[in-house]
Amino acid sequence: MMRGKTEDPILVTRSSLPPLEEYVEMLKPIWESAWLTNMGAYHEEFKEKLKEYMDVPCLELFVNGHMALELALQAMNLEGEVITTPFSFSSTTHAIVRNGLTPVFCDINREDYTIDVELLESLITERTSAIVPVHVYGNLCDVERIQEIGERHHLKVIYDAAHAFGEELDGRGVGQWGNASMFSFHATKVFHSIEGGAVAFGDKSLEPLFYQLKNFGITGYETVEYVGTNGKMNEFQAAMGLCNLRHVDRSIEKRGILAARYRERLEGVEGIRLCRENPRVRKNYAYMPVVFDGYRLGRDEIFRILKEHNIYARKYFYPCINSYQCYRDRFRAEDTPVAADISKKVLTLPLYEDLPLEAVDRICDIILESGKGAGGTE
Ligand code: T4K
Repeated sequence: MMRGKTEDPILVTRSSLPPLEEYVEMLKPIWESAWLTNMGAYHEEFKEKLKEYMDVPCLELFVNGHMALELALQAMNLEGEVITTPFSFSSTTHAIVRNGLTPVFCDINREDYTIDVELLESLITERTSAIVPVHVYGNLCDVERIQEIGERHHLKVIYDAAHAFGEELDGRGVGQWGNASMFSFHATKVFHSIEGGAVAFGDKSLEPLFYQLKNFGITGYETVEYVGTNGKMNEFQAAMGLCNLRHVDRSIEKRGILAARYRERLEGVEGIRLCRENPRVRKNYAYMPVVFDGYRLGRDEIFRILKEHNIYARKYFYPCINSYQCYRDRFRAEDTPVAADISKKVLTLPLYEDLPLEAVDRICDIILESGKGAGGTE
């Protein structure tokens, strides 16, 4: 028998928040100084603390992750074509297009849904200037192969690492890979500053450029050298980030417990596929994607049944970016068949710090029991 409707809705995520008093305490110096934005004291402190936590040599903060990615691409001075994947949030491709560049879509692999490095090289032309791979769901791309291909073809590599905050490969901060990596600190992320984002990079000489690009391209009191924008993180965001940073390890630990329970319940079930785990990675358990492939019920049916139980999973990432209305005339979803296929079968299940373990069990019960009902094999 299926269990009854849950009391409160369970959404795909729920923002982690520090104790209110902690944040209120952080607001006092803002009131005293009346310095609200434009690279204030918290902004600078947050930047330094993040460099250390994320284990990266250089980092710049931004008002949100999308702006960080747009400006990272601008800073790299690219032209022509940029190879990326269509299995991502809209932001990835929009950032390329809004820089006047042409996206070229590479398919993803079936194990962790990151860029298929076996196909990557075949898409490189004389017009290619960069690769923008996505650490989708916090699954790290094959950064070593990508680095090797990038170097051989003299291409810049800018990671969309929106989902990869705090992750490490062999004990090294993931932001150490590529020419730059963008991290999102949106409210829905493992770690957040309400809205916010950062670019990590290795080339120290780029520090002034990133700073200037997010501040209208102003380079001195009377000089404006670049067509920049307003991408500055304000003090309220930085204060939230500083508070959350104190609690993020515990938060990741709790997520890990929940993710392990999902895995325990769903792994090995016929027709249900979970992402391949990489033992070299310190994970952040950003998302819980599950692919229904040959299960008794399709993804959309599971989505609907969960919704009937007041549980709101999400179809991240459906549709694929190359089938969006705004790109439909320029690209064909059939050119990336794996991405097209996975996007129709994937469901991102609720996963957040305060989700009770019993809720994970209830979600798994609903999925497994409705599967039995559909096949009549109870
Ligand atoms: N690249 C990638 C690969 C990304 O996934 C993203 C963002 C970016 C780039 C750009 O980074 P940012 O510029 O956003 O920093 C959400 C997020 O808004 C977005 O940040 C995220 N990816 C994307 C995957 O998910 P929506 O439209 O699905 O969000 P929404 O409003 O439906 O919220 C989802 C759930 O989160 C709600 O059901 C409840 C919960 N929630 C939401 C908000 C706004 C909270 O608990 N608290 C909140 O304040 O896009």
